[in-house]
Amino acid sequence: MFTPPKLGYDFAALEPAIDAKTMEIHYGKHHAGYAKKATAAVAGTKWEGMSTGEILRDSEAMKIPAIRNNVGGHCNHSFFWSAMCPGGNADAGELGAAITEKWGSMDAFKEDFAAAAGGRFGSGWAWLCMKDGVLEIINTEYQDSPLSAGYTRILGLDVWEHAYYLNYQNRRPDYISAWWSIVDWGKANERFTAGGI
Ligand code: MN3
Repeated sequence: MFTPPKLGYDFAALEPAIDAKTMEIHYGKHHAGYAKKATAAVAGTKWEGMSTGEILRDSEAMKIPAIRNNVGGHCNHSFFWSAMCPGGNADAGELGAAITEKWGSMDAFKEDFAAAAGGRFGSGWAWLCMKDGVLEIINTEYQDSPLSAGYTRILGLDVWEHAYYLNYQNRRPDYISAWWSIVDWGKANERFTAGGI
């Protein structure tokens, strides 16, 4: 049975970057919907009882749209909530050093990440991922997970319209730039030093 993890903060705690109403609907309706449909999609199959990671890494499961979309949606959103914290946390530690080494500066990294997030046509996600120990920015469409493509995850941003439309309407770039103020880089660094999750 998949259920959204308990949020570590109130719906209003990420304002002004993400408003309380968006959080309430996004977490309480969208994510809850993915979790419920994911539970139904695997019920009675060989994937029932497996973790989201096990399912998303199984290419056979990924051929079934109801599993791919809803297990992906549940997994992506569970990750997203814990990538953020009220007021943000700028202490990127070893990850910050690795980013500076690869991109030249944190600002240059943010530009590339924003380009990946803004460049995803329609609905999807932008990610900072790892494969074979190498950091990489990617984007995925719909609720596809980087796990299905052999990556581990460090950071992820939901760029579906439901994530920002109430407050930003069509201004996805403004949502992306505001999002940096609530990123938990300490958590991202923990993931990085663990090889990604
Ligand atoms: Mn979403």
